[in-house]
Amino acid sequence: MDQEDVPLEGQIREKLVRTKERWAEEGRLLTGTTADPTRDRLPPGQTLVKDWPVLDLGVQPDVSTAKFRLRLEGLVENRLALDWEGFLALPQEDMVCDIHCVTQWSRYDNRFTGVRTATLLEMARPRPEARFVSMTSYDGYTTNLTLADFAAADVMIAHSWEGAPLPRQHGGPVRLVLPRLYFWKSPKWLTRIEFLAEDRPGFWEVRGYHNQGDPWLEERYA
Ligand SMILES: Nc1nc2c(c(=O)[nH]1)N[C@H]1C(S)=C(S)[C@@H](COP(=O)(O)O)O[C@H]1N2
Ligand SMILES: [Mo]
Repeated sequence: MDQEDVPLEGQIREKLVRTKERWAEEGRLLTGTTADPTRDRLPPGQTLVKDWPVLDLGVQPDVSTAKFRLRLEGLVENRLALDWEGFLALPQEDMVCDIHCVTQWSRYDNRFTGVRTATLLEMARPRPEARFVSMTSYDGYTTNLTLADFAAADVMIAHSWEGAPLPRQHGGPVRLVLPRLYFWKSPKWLTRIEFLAEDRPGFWEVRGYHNQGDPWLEERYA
């Protein structure tokens, strides 16, 4: 995967900078809004949407199921390279969750179908020194998580949404779905999960986004 996979990076960053400037003018970044996850459904500073916006680097790779591979490597006892049939042969689960994007939209009740990360971890068996994961997608995008966040029970690698194959613009054939963090932590067109002893910040994390990205703490930017 080379740099040509992310040709619109400059354009995206300008847009991001403009957005951040506007929020700063409005004082939004300084309001310290709070929400209580036990009482409120919408995290602070978010707006509910009914449609499903598409956000990415502007490159939507066309990954056939024939070409698809999902690799788990790095600090694991058992490296995996699953093809499409192998992935679908694993135990499948449904999950309904809310999603929260750092650009301030949230969408309720998304039904995803796929394989829980816990299932993959049982197979790959991370070594004791593995504490982080770095994920890489077919468009060259990367993002990082702690192993604990990646391993949580409500995290899955989804291939379907509302009972139909995940549309290409939303990350098909497969994407991560991690509802408790901002959605930039849920890579579309996922192909590689590397287990690491040290953290390795991803595409947005090295461009000023927060390393953790908890919407309830409004961890938008570093
Ligand atoms: N491979 C890849 N995954 C990605 C992105 C991307 O550019 N490339 N963008 C992230 C961001 S910033 C967001 S908000 C969500 C958007 O997912 P959606 O387009 O399905 O709403 O995908 C995340 N996953
Ligand atoms: Mo995003």
